[in-house]
Amino acid sequence: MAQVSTAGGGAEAEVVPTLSSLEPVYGDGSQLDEARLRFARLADKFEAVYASRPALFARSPGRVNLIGEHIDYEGYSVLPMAIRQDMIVAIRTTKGKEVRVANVDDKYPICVYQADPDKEIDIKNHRWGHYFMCGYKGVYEYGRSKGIDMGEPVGLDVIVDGTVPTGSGLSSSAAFVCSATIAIMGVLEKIFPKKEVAQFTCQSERHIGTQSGGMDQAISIMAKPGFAELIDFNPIKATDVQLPPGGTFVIAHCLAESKKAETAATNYNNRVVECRLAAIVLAIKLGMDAKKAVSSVTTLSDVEGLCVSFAGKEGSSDPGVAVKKLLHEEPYTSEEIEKISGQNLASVFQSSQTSLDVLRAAKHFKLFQRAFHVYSEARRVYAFRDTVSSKLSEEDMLQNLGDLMNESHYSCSVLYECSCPELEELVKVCRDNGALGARLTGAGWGGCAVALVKEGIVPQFILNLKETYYKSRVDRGVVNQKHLGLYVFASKPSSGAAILKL
Ligand code: NG1
Ligand code: MG
Repeated sequence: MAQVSTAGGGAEAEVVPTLSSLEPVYGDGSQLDEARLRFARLADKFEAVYASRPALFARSPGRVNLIGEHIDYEGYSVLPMAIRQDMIVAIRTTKGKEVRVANVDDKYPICVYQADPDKEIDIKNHRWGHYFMCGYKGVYEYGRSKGIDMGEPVGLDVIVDGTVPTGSGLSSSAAFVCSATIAIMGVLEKIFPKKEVAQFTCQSERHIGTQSGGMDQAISIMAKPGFAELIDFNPIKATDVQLPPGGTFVIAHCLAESKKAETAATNYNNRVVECRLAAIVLAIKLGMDAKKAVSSVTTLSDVEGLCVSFAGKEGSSDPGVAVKKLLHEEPYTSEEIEKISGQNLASVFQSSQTSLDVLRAAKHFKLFQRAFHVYSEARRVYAFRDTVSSKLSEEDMLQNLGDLMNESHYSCSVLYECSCPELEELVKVCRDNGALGARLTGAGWGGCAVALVKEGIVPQFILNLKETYYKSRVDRGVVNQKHLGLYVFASKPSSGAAILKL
């Protein structure tokens, strides 16, 4: 029987564990030999590049979001689980003035930075190593903000090995930022509680220029093997969610890469800005003084209370009712929003360069659609959580979860417009092959879908996907047959970040 158990404050006050063995990290041990080999290779490569042994290792996993898309930055709870794929880091401090970040994969040339946490990251020239520097800046900033003497910034030698496919919606970026962060904490001997690390790594990753929510870092740091987690924000809290044993989540990459950092102004950050504008317009329509709305409303969760009171007059408790009555479906122009708010949009967002970039790139703003998605998706997360803890038969439970996933996908695709033709095709192929539900996962615009599949048909389901979705792409040279296992796989909930002394 499925059950929900709560991780008490005690568990969350825990620090990121320092382990002297890989065992607790690699759950049932089945991947242990593979993992040992991987760490040994990392250490050898470290020695080849830097002519010395690393001081320690760290790992942090990617994640698949089961439900709750594009709502974390609006303050709403989400329900991801960590996957086995992760980023591992080998590190040592140096007497030099540089941070050198190498990769076991030659596709990623070594990146060298000044060992200066105050230096801004050059986001106009995107380089893969920038994510490490997000972690570097973040640890110093957080330590200093707590009044801790962080000492003179140190030089670092680093090598990383990632198995989370990039641009896949599985949070290779957060796995990188989080593993970097705890590796740095480890060598600086400044170890903060998990909950604090989950919180500040979200801020750290924003140095890359995306206005991320905190889901990915929270799950990467706080995950526990065997559980998905309901993640709440403000403050961050993770509640264990036990999934029904008869269902398995299969993750499949549509093979279109989502280049989130590079497309932020028209995709990810655009949606963050649209949600803020929707929240401001709703607040004003619901009677808030325009000046106050502009200065105090940042997310749709800020105005949910007002929306719910409005809906109450219509005999409902659904904030979506206010969206339907008060916003129009035609996209808003900036002139119209400026008229409603009485303020120039550039001045509303003057403190955020990445938001100004959005304004410059946007033709119009789809406030109705974005707000309706966010409020309905937030409710689906709780419906999902309530379903797994209900007394339904497993059959009905799995079907309800599948339905919620399908509704989530529809909303992401039609209202939030974060899908793409490849994801649409893949989601359909999953459903046609017996998935109880399937949806895009992560930011979208490429990357992965996640499908809920009955345990008994998983191997056949994966074979069918290979036949119906991937075969033609192998034939066209989009992907190598040998690598398909990296792009379509079943996943059980894996463990969170750890510092490792092997
Ligand atoms: P991915 O899929 O890893 O790019 C992004 C955000 C999340 C969340 C999802 C959409 C970052 C680091 N992560 O994830 O916070 O908003 O999109 O639900 O930007
Ligand atoms: Mg990411």
